[in-house]
Amino acid sequence: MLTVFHVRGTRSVRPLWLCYELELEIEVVSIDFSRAYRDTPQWRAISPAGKVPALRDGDLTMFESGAMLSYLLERYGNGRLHPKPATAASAHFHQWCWFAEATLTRPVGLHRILRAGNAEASVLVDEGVRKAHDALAVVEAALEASDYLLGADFSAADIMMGYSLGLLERLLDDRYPAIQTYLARVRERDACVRAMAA
Ligand SMILES: N[C@@H](CCC(=O)N[C@@H](CS)C(=O)NCC(=O)O)C(=O)O
Repeated sequence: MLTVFHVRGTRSVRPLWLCYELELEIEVVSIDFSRAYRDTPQWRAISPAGKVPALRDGDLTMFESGAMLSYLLERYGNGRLHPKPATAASAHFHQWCWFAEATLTRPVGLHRILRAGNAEASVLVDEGVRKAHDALAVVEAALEASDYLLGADFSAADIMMGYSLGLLERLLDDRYPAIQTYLARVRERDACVRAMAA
């Protein structure tokens, strides 16, 4: 059974919407969106960064709404709502999915804080640093048991993560020994050295 952990109006609308489009049988679990609840060990066990949404499918639990859509399409899409892989249409499909989350919604959080009246720069900086540490703790936990994000083998996910961690390097203090080792490991790769030098 598929479970979507949902809060009305949040990004959990994305997996929910897709499940409805694909007419999948799902359970919708509404969660309390308060910071207090999202900080509980119970919710962090489901969503390590404390965010919404989360998706469960049998033994699998995952976060990131866009990744959920990719997974649901691969697993249950049967070719629906997704262009054929390795085509120009598929390239544009990925482009727009990434743009929607990684670029278009990035300023939304800041805009919400500004709208709430907390316009001082320090509030934005504090909130940004808090969120960065929340996310870094998730990466640290993921890397404690393995050399790379998916286990023993390097994958393209490590290219995405390795670059982003480099941008956050000045936040990498002694709370993050696994990340520091990981960053050094991925940076030793010849392709990484070449890309950074290019
Ligand atoms: N990129 C993530 C973003 C998740 C996210 O930021 N969700 C919001 C709700 S739409 C949230 O949980 N915000 C609370 C917070 O960041 O503390 C995704 O697409 O799932």
